[in-house]
Amino acid sequence: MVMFKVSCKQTSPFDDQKPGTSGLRKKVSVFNQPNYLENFVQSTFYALSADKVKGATLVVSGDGRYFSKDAIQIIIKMAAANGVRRVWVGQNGLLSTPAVSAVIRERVGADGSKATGGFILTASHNPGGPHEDFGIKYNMENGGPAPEAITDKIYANTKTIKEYFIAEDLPDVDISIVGLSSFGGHEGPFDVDVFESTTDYVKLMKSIFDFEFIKKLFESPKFTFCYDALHGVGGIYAQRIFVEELGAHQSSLINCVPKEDFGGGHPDPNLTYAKELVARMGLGKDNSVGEPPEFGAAADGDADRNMILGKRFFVTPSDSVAIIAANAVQSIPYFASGLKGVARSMPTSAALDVVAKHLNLKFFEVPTGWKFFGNLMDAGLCSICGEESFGTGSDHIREKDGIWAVLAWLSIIAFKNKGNLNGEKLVSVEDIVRQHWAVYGRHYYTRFDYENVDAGAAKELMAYLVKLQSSLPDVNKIIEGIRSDVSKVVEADEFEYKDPVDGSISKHQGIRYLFEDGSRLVFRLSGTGSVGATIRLYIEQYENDSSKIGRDSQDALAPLVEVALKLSKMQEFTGRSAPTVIT
Ligand code: VG1
Ligand code: CO
Repeated sequence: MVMFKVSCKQTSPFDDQKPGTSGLRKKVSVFNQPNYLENFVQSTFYALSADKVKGATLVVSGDGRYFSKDAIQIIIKMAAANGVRRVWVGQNGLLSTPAVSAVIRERVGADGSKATGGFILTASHNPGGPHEDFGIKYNMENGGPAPEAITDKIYANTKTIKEYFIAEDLPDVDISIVGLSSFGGHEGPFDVDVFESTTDYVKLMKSIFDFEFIKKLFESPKFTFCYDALHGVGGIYAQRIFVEELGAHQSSLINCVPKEDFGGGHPDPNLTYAKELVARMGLGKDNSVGEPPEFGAAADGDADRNMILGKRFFVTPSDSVAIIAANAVQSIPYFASGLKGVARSMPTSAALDVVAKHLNLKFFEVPTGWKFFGNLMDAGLCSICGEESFGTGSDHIREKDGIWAVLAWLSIIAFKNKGNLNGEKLVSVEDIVRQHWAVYGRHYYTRFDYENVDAGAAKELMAYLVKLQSSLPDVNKIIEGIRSDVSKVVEADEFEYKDPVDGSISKHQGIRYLFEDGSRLVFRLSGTGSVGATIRLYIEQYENDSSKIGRDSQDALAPLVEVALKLSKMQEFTGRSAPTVIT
């Protein structure tokens, strides 16, 4: 057996290692600085209780982006030096974010071992490559992102760190081959177990959905499908599940081979970045693409996000989670006995609220970022949850889950077409959404992102919006001067959340303007960017007059958009006449 020694390395703090909405994300050139990754990893070990490090089993994997392979070898050597008993690595270092969550919760090693946490190596929807982003975050024993109490400790440690521990002479482990490598340290044995990346996740999905039932949908000549992994890690799961298990045609997968730089693209599943899929679905400018598939979907780099499309039809993520919640009990075996409750992030539209009210379900509104859903789920209060940012999921794990969302939609489409698979025409994605609006009303919704804005200017804009909130009469006077056909602001605040389970309070979670007719304007600064600031503006308007639910979304929202831009003096503060991305 190869023996290794532990070295204690002197280091000094970096001042920019504060974890954001979902871990630490920086340019690769920043992570490449000597000791940068090491400091963060050691600070994480110091933030965990000793039993979660010494003798523990940790998962280390990610979306395979550039720098992951180097990072995995470094983390393995540091884990060994810090007394970790074994590290589990997905083959080639690949595991989607939801798969890491599933592996932490479900996987049992050959010797009966269970993981108590793991490092996920991804910057998610941010681009990858030598000049782009890398990211790292720690997930806990429940499979969910570390709560703020832990990420605050990690950050505090990064500001005082003086040394880290590493087994420098431990040989690199070949992570391309499945198998166990055993080493000996002065504190005892240390193993690295490389395992097949999809098995545990596929098993979990099979326990949630009725694969045989969904398979019948794929057998119908009327049903056509397209899935775009945007060169992210979702491709390996799509291949296993959609093609090998459910019988989708190989040609229905696009960009499903993971690449370190996501093919130079932006692995963010929205109408702007998922260009190829958008064109195939008949939503692009080019009308010569032929008959689009019935159902299309895309994932982000680490496959926790999803975009759902019908033929020439876009489903907003806020509608998607509401529709899944409304149909889950009938369509998905895992939910057959009922839903414990539902939850959404604050900026997500209130479409889910309406479903919760109709079905008499517990309902929660939490700050942006998946970590807030975990406590509710651990306490048995929430079954299904979602965010407007293309994140949807359930209590089967503690991360959002892109492939799960597609399987949920496939289940609903199959259910709505029970007995109709050989009929004239399938009940389409668009039909399902329109039927939903007819019952629950429609939430017109859009989000404007102003990326890479000067950080000072962004702060000033936010401060201005907070200051404005002190006088609603003044706000309403300004609005009246902009558009007289927009309703009145009746409440304005900064969103603050008290966790109903542990009582912790999160402040400054977004600036809200709430209107008399249920419309909302929300302003937030992104916590996932790696340079400058990104301002997000969320615009929402509720309509339950059935004669008005079929309007073009852009037309319906135009007055409110005008109010949002002028009220916030967006162009004045940022110098931008248009957002970078509209979703
Ligand atoms: C964004 C989204 C948020 C999501 C987060 C992580 O955060 O708005 O809803 O949870 O990304 O998603 P922010 O702070 O930039 O608005 V992922 O798929 O990048 O881990
Ligand atoms: Co992601």
